[in-house]
Amino acid sequence: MKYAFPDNFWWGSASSALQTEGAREGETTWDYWFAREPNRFHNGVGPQHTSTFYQNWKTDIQLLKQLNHNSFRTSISWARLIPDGIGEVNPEAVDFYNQVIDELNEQGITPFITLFHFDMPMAMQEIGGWENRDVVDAYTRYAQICFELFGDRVLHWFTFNEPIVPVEGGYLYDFHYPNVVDFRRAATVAYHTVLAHAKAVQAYRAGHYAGEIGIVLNLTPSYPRSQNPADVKAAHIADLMFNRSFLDPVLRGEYPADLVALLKSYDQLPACKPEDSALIAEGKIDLLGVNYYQPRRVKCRDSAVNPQAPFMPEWFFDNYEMPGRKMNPYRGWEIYEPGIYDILVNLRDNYGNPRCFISENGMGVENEQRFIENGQINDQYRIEFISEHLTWLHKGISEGCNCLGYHMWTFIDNWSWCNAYKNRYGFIQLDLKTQQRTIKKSGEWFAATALNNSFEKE
Ligand code: BGP
Repeated sequence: MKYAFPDNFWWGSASSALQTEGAREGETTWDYWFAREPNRFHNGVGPQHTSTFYQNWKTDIQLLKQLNHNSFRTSISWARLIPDGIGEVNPEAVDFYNQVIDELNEQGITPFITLFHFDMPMAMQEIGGWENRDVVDAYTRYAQICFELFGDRVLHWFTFNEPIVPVEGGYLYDFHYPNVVDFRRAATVAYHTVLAHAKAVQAYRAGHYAGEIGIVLNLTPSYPRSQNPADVKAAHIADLMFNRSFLDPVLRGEYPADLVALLKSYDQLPACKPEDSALIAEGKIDLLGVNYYQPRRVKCRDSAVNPQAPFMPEWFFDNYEMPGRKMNPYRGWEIYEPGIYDILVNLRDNYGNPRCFISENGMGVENEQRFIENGQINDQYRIEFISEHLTWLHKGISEGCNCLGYHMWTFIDNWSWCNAYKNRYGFIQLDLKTQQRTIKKSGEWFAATALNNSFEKE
């Protein structure tokens, strides 16, 4: 069967500054943490040794072209542009981003730019990071500077990439700096991120720029083990905490009332100011990026909560390992292709069918060299992964979902936070020693699909 996509469908991939550019002058929380605890990073590889995009941007954009991308998302590094977060703008960073943006446009590849992709300037973390409202103001100024510098040529902006992840990693589950475990502080970080998002949207609208502004959220559909009311309730609370805590403010302009009531009853609400609600209402977006990797399966708790243990989302559910689930064993994530369709249908039916696109989807695989045939990685598993997801995406579109494109994570193998270079996601293989780039089979498959705006599958 032939799966054809609408005209002007966005075909591309996503990456981020910290994961691709390489070392910079401004220190981030990642540089700081790596210097202190290199053991927390796979093979002791830190964020200064990423994929040398800072040097190779021009030839890398040629490769994007070869992959027939018509769009590409990356981020601006706040710490590169404004090394101390609040002061002088670094002119070399302005030159760099200008060159990248201009070259993308010249090659017919529409730049999609994220303002914050997990890379907090250390100077901002030192004053409390997202726990401090001054950082919200500093971020707003940074966003405004980006709009002024690049807003004439960048028409698709994203305030944050997966804003829940620094909340989970930094304040609940110990996989981002500052490695705190404290729900109320996590809630404050999440809340201030929403305020920062809304202020950036407000500033963008006030500037009357030609483009549009949105956010990228990792939506993880919550599936209950069964239709038993206790399981359904567990899935509902997981959905409130991990999806709707950002989805509702950015699409509906307000938090779900039951999430607020739940946190209030456990005395976990962040401090709010009376003017915040009006600001949040102004943060409604033009375009939603959806990152989809895995579903969340939950069941009601089997055991009582230990009241001495820190308050956690898991007070309300247990994770459920569904028998027979398909796993990506390298990343430990379930692969469930219909999830992408369920997300789109939920957006269509419950959120007014917003303009959206799949901004990340992907499969990290360890030790991919074993699949080399005639000098090229033959990653059939990735082609299978993409085409299966695309058939579900296609079904969503044919049923009226407003999905405008599909971006893969990622373009060239890049540095994955604590996993460093363990799992490879790219369409293009990166040899870490020589920095040589070689297109994988999946890259060729994607290039053909983008060119034809369709693919064939039985
Ligand atoms: C998303 C992030 C990316 C990327 C990807 C793969 O959550 O937006 O930055 O890293 O996941 O995940 P990981 O690198 O943790 O394997």
